[in-house]
Amino acid sequence: MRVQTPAAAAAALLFSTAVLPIHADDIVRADSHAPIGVMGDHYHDKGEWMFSYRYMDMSMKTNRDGTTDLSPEEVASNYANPFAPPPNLRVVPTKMDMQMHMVGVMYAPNDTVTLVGMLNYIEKDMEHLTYMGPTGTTELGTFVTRTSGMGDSSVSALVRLHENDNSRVHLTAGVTLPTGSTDETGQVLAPTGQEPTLRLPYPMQLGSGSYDLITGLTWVTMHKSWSWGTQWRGILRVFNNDEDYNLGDEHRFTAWGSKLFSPNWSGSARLEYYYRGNIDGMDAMIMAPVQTADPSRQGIKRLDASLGLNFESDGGHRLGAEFVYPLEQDLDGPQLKTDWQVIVGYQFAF
Ligand SMILES: [Cu+2]
Repeated sequence: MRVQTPAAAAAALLFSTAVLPIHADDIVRADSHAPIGVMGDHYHDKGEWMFSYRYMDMSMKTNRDGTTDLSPEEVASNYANPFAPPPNLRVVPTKMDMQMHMVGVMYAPNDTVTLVGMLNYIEKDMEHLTYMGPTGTTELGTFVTRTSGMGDSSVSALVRLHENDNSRVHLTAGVTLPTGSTDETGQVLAPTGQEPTLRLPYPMQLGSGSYDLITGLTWVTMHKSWSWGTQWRGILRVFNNDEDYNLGDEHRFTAWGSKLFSPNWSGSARLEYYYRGNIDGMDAMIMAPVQTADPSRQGIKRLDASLGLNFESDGGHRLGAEFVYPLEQDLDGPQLKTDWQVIVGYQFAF
């Protein structure tokens, strides 16, 4: 009998009428993993390990309140400073970039549970415009703040609930560990012209400071040359951090469709609804006439659309890339809008 490569075996199945097995690791099928921006989308069989690395770049610019875009002058003229005086916001963020390096390990001690551990390294920078004095729109100058370091880590379990020939369902339950800093400082330009070094506002901090719960449910269905999936993933901030606040809960509801071009290549389209609540409590060290210091100006409701590409080699090495563009965003603002995100990743199971 002719010896087939895994890709040839998969191709033979692809062009036959048979349904590809949902979870056969001896068969190459690029779309058996979700688009790379979906976390914890798949589990493993007993004894399998997987290593993953993801890089994410996120760009934010232009302020918005609700669904209305605002110029920096409008932010500085029309929005109250909760820590008055001065009566209005005087420092306006104009641009933010975030890069994230995520390393993950998966291991399945049995066929029901797959354990996942994740570490992050984050780099953030934010550009600001400072207006002079307590009122008016005379520009005083600009400044940039930068932070970098470990983000929060997580450990979670993926629990297989259902699997048949062409669909699978699993539950996600885990906890985040507060390994990211919440007391990063930076030099700022105050409306008085002074340049003090202060604890930076919440969006520039690297972690939540709290142990948070991770929840989720994933459902994937495979057809001969296409597949689709849907997932809910939440972070529930049920415990306060050491600074007497907790970041808002986060929920992601996503659905994707993937088309298999060949066993090694697939393309995907995905929608994601992202919700982030406001901060509960406050850090008494974060008080400045800037929107990012206000615990009630952190909430986000956003609908993102993504296009992605997955590649799987015959040896089980995977590459994935996804470009994410926001369709709609409703912000408890003023807050910077998300402009775009790019996620690329590498995965290897053994
Ligand atoms: Cu995996």
